[in-house]
Order: sequence, then structure tokens, then C-alpha cells
Amino acid sequence: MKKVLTYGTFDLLHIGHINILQRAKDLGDHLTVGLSTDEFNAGKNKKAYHSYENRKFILESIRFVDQVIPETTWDQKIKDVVDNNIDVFVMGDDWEGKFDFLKEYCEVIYLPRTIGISTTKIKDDLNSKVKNG
Ligand code: C2G
Repeated sequence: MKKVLTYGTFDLLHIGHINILQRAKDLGDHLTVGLSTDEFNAGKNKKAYHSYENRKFILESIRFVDQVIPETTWDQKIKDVVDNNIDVFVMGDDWEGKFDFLKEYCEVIYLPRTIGISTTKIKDDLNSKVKNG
């Protein structure tokens, strides 16, 4: 069984998230998602709208996702790859090169981001609608 691993916050789930989850799953037979905890997000200066528990259940409801594990630190990836027998690590190309150290342990693939959508854009668009009516 070819196992794939990716990480993220996956807040306010949108097509960009679904696209990368689908493409990640298509690279193997099993997809594990390292989901950023609320505490870890604070370290990324991110405050997710949905709690970790809700983001986890939402991800587990997606047919491309087989397992969700917590992401609590930047330096858990090697252990996650080894402990979960991961063959392929996948991230969006906004992270291009940042995780090449994993190449010793598994294949590392950066996939093109989906243009025109992000959680930040959703929040900004909603805020401007509220302001401009
Ligand atoms: N993504 C994408 N296209 C978008 C938006 C996001 O392909 N339009 C991808 C990102 O590249 C990432 C994944 O969706 O691979 C999750 O994005 P975020 O939830 O924003 O995750 P991020 O804050 O990048 O956290 O240790 C890695 C970090 O946890 C990644």
C-alpha cells in the first residue's frame, strides 16, 4: 500500500484544499493529513475559524482522506514519515523546497496551488461585503 502524507490548517474548507487532497490521494492508496492544532496555528500567526476538533471531523468526512493526525510542531515530519511508513510527502508549491530534507525518507512532491482561492481571500471578501453592503 502506497502511503501519502500532507499537512495543513484546512480552515474554511475550499476548492483549493479539496484539489490538493484529491491529487495527493491520487499519488497513492492511503492519505494521511497532519492537521495543524489550534496551538500550532498560533505559532503560524493563524487563528482558524473552526476548532481543531471540527476541522478534523470535516477532513475525516472527505473521501480522499484516510487518516488525520495532529500537527503540533514544525519538526515532527520525519518521525511522522517514519512511524507511518510514508512513501510520498505532498505540499502545495507555496512550500516549494521547504521540506526537501524529507527526501532522505520519502518522495517529496510540491503540487501547484489552486489559483484565486484561499482562506484569507474568503475572509477578506466577506469582510468587504459587510463593510460595503
Ligand atoms: N492550497 C492549495 N491551493 C490553495 C490554497 C491552499 O493547493 N488555493 C494547499 C496549500 O499549498 C497546502 C494545503 O492546501 O498544501 C493546506 O493549506 P493551508 O491550510 O493554508 O496550510 P498551511 O497554512 O500552508 O500549513 O507544516 C505545513 C503547514 O501546516 C502547512
